[in-house]
Amino acid sequence: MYNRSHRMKEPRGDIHARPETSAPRRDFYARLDKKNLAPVWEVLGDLFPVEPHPSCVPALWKYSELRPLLLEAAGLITAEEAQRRVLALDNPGLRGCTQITQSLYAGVQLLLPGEIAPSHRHVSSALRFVIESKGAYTAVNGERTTMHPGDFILTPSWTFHDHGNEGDSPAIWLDGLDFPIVNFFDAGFIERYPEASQPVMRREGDAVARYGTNLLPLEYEAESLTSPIFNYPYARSREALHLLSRNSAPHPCHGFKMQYANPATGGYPMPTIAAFLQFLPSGFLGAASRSTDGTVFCCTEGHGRSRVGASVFEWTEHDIFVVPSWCPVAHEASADAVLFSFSDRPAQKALGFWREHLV
Ligand code: GTQ
Repeated sequence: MYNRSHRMKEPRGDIHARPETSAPRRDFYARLDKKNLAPVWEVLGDLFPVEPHPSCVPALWKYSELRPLLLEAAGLITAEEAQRRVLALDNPGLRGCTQITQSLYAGVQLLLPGEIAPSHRHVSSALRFVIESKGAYTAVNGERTTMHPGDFILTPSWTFHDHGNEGDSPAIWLDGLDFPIVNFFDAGFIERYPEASQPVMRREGDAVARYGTNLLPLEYEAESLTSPIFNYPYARSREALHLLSRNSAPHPCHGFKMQYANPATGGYPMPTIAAFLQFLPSGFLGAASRSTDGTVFCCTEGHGRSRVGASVFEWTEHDIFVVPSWCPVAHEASADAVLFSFSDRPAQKALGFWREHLV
């Protein structure tokens, strides 16, 4: 199911032109094939592209279309039966893979009032970006955090997590998971907790008090590759961006863009996934840029448009779009706008792959 086999594509000006296929060569290749052997010179241009040419394509999902379909799903299956009642955002270039980019998955999850998404843990790290919630929570490692719209919430690798909606309206959020990376390595495990909800061991806010107030426990040394705070509240992040926008000039491509940080290390919040928040003031006309980390964007406020390769995506609140690796993107805001985004940048940087080009 996973898109891990090499993709065969027409070479695009690759430095290695495919040699002529003569009859004796074809015959030889057929004999090789029977022995599970293959001539590398036939595929060299595909194996080593001059620059990335991903199967992932630019795509946009309008929230006005997503939301009614999610509610329709709730009429067909409960959160309990589904375990996770999520509509995956399947990249049109990667159909059948349940992936939004080559390395990441994204989906929109719904919990009706009173529902619980039962507790489990998996190797895959996850993030939640909250779209609608009045009284829903996520529990991680014995602590619950209330989900507010715009909050960025983490589920570290191999930690039990369950979600519940104690409010009286539907709770909807964007999920981002790295399981395409985990499955690429065939390193995936999952375990169910014996009950729907894990026991609450600590009062809400404990992690923020311990790690999220510019203080750390005495002589603290990070025990995990993931940030010890698991909710980055929107109100604080938004306020920071607005303040910065009054004190400095916007980046020509990114506007006022910040990355979420692990307060214990200053690094990315998770080993495989980076997340960002950017403020684009009304009238902002961004220059194009591109980078090797295919990126998922979700608009939290305002409206505008992004040129992504040959596509133009008009977005407004809660619309989600994806920018493939090395595809130029330029953002414009027609009203003060905030975009959340996430990508596999930490994984690429750890391996020395990541590149960015400001056009
Ligand atoms: O909340 O743990 O969108 O396990 C897909 C799989 C969310 C989750 C998804 C999951 C989860």
